[in-house]
Amino acid sequence: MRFVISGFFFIMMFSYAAAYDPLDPNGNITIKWDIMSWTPDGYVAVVTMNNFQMYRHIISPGWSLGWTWAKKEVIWSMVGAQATEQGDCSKFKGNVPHCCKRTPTVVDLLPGVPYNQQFSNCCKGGVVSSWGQDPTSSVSAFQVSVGLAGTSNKTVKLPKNFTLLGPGPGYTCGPAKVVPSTTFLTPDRRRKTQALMTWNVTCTYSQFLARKNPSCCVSFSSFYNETITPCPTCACGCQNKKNCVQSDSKLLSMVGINTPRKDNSPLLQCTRHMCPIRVHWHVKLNYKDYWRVKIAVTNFNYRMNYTLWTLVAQHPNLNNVTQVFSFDYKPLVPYESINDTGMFYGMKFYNDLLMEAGPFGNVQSEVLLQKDKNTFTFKQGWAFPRKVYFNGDECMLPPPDTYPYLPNSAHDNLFSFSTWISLVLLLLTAIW
Ligand SMILES: *[C@@H]1O[C@H](CO)[C@@H](O)[C@H](O)[C@H]1NC(C)=O
Ligand SMILES: *[C@@H]1O[C@H](CO)[C@@H](O)[C@H](O)[C@H]1NC(C)=O
Ligand SMILES: *[C@@H]1O[C@H](CO)[C@@H](O)[C@H](O)[C@H]1NC(C)=O
Ligand SMILES: *[C@@H]1O[C@H](CO)[C@@H](O)[C@H](O)[C@H]1NC(C)=O
Ligand SMILES: *[C@@H]1O[C@H](CO)[C@@H](O)[C@H](O)[C@H]1NC(C)=O
Ligand SMILES: *[C@@H]1O[C@H](CO)[C@@H](O)[C@H](O)[C@H]1NC(C)=O
Ligand SMILES: *[C@@H]1O[C@H](CO)[C@@H](O)[C@H](O)[C@H]1NC(C)=O
Ligand SMILES: CC(=O)N[C@H]1CO[C@H](CO)[C@@H](O)[C@@H]1O
Repeated sequence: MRFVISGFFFIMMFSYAAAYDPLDPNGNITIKWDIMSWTPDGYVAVVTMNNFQMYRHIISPGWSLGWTWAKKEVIWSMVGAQATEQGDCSKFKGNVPHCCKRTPTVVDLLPGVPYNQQFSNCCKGGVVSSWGQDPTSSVSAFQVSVGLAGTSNKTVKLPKNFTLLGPGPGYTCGPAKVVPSTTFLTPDRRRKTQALMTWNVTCTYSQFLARKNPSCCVSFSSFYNETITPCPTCACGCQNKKNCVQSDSKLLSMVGINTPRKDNSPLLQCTRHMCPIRVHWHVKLNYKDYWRVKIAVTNFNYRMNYTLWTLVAQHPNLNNVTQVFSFDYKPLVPYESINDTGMFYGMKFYNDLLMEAGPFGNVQSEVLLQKDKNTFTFKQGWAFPRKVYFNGDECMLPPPDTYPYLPNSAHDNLFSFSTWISLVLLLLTAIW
């Protein structure tokens, strides 16, 4: 049993440490610079950020992109975004640049800016959808006019040290690489034009870099055992414990209690797990050929509304999802041949907003799965998910020996988990 549990934690540690996400092995954010024209002292570029991650979106307050200029470049002007600081432009007389910093930080504009400051795919307050949830909103773009720069593809120097925050840490960006120039279709679709030069930067996410502790946890229950397996105690770290609020506190009726803070610091409801998000998986019903699971997501943060939330689960029976009742669902097939992972997300205008903690701070759905006769069982904790992610961050599961199990199957329970863990280990070794 000790082996089982330490093996389990070993895997947890492993998945936290690696920038690589086994459920989204090709996920990345790619930032593409297309030089559209050369100017007397530099160039005009369109910068496009594509979020190719299946289920990790960038939530409010949005992305900020930084880099280091290779020489003494300045930003004359921007459309659809802005540098957060102008820096020291005292050398310039008359026409003053938008930003003279050697390491500019650029953010998206807010919705509703005047038309002449907009650019296609801009002005969403830096919020970018995930590729899996909504490919058309998974793009952000702006135009930048750069001065004191090279004026041809031989003299231009690529910016260095790209950083992407979105909205916290977690992303690491590689170096800019010159790639084949992007081609564009003219609006009448009868002519192709081409960027004068294109470079790409690829950024990947690591939950380990983003935060020390998980930001969500999972609890379990079932119709066949009255035990409710709670989230692990202090699953998300208990540092916030001294500032938490009881759900019946008078404080909660104060005006402004829900106002988000600049630094995004949470105001959590006091719980044993101290997570802002709990996912509950209830094995609800057993039919002859089907079984039914209820999934509920609860928000414990009084200062956060989650728009466009995503929930990812890994379970071997997700290859036979028959119906999902009040969430949208999309199977994710990270590896050809293994179809055990899927993404749940809110239905537009119905439950795509997970409200702040309180009476409305939850969303729920039921899933009907068709049993695969060869593998299906209620024994050994099989009916519970192997991994759960909320908004792209992996949630902490309860220790395996606490799962609700069928009466009189104690030994099977442990056996199955060690089998499962060795399988996962095998799989991991195979991948690396
Ligand atoms: C980034 O993601 C896209 C889409 O999944 C993939 O085609 C591309 O190879 C990835 N780039 C890198 C450098 O991993
Ligand atoms: C560069 O990035 C764009 C997306 O922004 C992508 O479509 C293209 O495939 C990338 N090119 C290379 C060579 O990775
Ligand atoms: C630079 O531009 C010239 C002509 O426009 C082109 O032939 C050449 O391949 C380009 N070089 C690079 C590195 O893009
Ligand atoms: C880029 O970052 C690295 C490591 O953070 C640093 O050593 C290097 O000096 C930086 N380069 C520039 C041009 O700022
Ligand atoms: C969440 O959204 C509701 C309705 O739009 C709003 O009244 C509330 O202030 C928001 N809460 C937070 C924490 O932003
Ligand atoms: C994966 O499973 C879903 C049902 O959950 C099914 O609709 C889909 O076709 C399957 N995809 C593959 C590639 O097997
Ligand atoms: C229900 O599951 C719990 C936790 O795994 C276990 O301790 C208990 O014995 C089970 N109940 C029955 C009736 O088997
Ligand atoms: C009962 C049933 O439909 N089982 C199917 C579950 O999914 C696998 C793989 O997608 C199929 O091979 C089974 O036939």
